[in-house]
Amino acid sequence: MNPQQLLILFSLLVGALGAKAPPNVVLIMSDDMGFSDIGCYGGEIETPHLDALAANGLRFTQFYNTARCCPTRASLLSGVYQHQAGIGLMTGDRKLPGYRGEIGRNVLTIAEALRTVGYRNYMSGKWHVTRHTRPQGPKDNWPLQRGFDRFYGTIIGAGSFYDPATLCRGNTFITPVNDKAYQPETYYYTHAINDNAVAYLQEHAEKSPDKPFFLYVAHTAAHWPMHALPKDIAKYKGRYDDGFAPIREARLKRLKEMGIVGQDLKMSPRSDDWDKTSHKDWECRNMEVYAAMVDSMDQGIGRIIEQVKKQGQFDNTLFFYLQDNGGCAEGYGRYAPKKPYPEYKPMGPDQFQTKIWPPMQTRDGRAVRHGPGVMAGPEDTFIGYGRGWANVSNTPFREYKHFAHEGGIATPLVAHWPKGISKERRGKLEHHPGHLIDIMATCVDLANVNYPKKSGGHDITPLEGVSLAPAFSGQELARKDALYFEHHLNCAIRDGDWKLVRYGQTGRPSKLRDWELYNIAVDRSELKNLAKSNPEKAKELADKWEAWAVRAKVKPWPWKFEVD
Ligand SMILES: [Ca+2]
Repeated sequence: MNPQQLLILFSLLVGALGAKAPPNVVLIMSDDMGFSDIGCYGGEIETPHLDALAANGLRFTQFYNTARCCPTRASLLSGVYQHQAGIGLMTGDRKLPGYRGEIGRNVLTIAEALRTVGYRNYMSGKWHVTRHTRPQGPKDNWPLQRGFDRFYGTIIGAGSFYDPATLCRGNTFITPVNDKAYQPETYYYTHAINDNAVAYLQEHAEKSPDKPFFLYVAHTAAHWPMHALPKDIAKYKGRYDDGFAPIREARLKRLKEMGIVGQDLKMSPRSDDWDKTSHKDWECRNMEVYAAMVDSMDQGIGRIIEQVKKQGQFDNTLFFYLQDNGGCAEGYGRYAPKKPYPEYKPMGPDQFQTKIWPPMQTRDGRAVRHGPGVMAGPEDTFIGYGRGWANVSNTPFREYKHFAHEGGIATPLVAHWPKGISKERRGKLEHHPGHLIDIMATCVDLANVNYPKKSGGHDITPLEGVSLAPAFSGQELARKDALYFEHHLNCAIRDGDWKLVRYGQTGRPSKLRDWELYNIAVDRSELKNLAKSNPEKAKELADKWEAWAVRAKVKPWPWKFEVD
């Protein structure tokens, strides 16, 4: 063999080894957004960077979350159902194994799993899987103690985008003013999350270029309050003047054109009548700001993509984008104050913002205003975009954040990975149902993690999900079991084309309603309840759900409830 042939052989060997190198993973999740908000899922909101990932990647059309912030994060990070990870509800301790309000030591986080095979792990954004949120309290379930090498972000969920409560760098509480590592001209949390993610990528390239990385970017856009910067809001001025219905119709039309939903799918009922809506200018502004929040998140995702490209890692980086629950119909910030706003003083540079909703103040000492007529966007405003627009966000599905109907639990999932997604699959759709539990299983599969049965003296709960990797080359997923849901007594099971679902969170005390049965293949908007016409299927699925509920620590419930 001559020297030239040797060189070619060497290059081929290096290439072959490179092909087997585990991918970097960038996992991006947004907060309180509906199924059809982003462009590549039918939305009119401009998200060119996510659309570009979709155009060269794979879009999952039936991917599911848990309908709420904390449980979604617990399930996503651990690869098991949220109750199994200890966060069946939120971050309060209900003294039951499924409801400790704390991500347990019986699970690993994705970061802890990937660390076992040499990954460096970075996180920027919202954590929200611990009940210990004070500067001096226990931090054993904070990101740095759960597998991440770097952390910038907030320990709790929600709050001002200009002055987030529980803002931390590593284990240390900071304020936007006293954080020496990050001093932009205007502090805005969405930008801060993206900018710090970019900084972590740069640090990785400088200090650990030989290692793969996992970057978890947990956005709080577009959770209330509707906060966005003027130039981004201006882009959407007038876009929503015709109200809810035309936007819903346009979104459903595009979803059908894209093939994301079936051609015969019917629209879910409208929640609100625009003609009867008071304060139309105010409602338009709320949606303009919401759109601006999503737009600004996408701009930053573009900066992350650019940085990964600059580092020569784009081909072997698996990007995931998904949302933690459906559009939010909660009424936060939508009512006028009952009492005059309190008087405030300016805050010192080291003084922490402790509030996530009013009454609260800006750092310069102004009261934060809310209620109809307060035009959303600036730091002294606190507005939720409300049920009418949440109904638009969740087009064409029923219900909202909190609920187990499709509007609560359906999320886009965009996957992009040039080295791993076959050419034939790029720009295509994957219709097989998937769930948050599959993200950990995919990471474990692709990084060749030998998932432990024990860790740190604790028995580790086996993973519930399946790897999504087969879908990257058009193969069937290996799922054997159904997908299950429970949040605040809103319950569901998805088994093949069938879905059984019921309301729980209605009235006080909470009441469990009758199960509803839908054939999702033809009726994903859940309009024709087949429970009475097919009681055998309803019973079969209900029995299966009950068995899961006991196995997965959903039961016993920490509430008193009645059955209708
Ligand atoms: Ca959320």
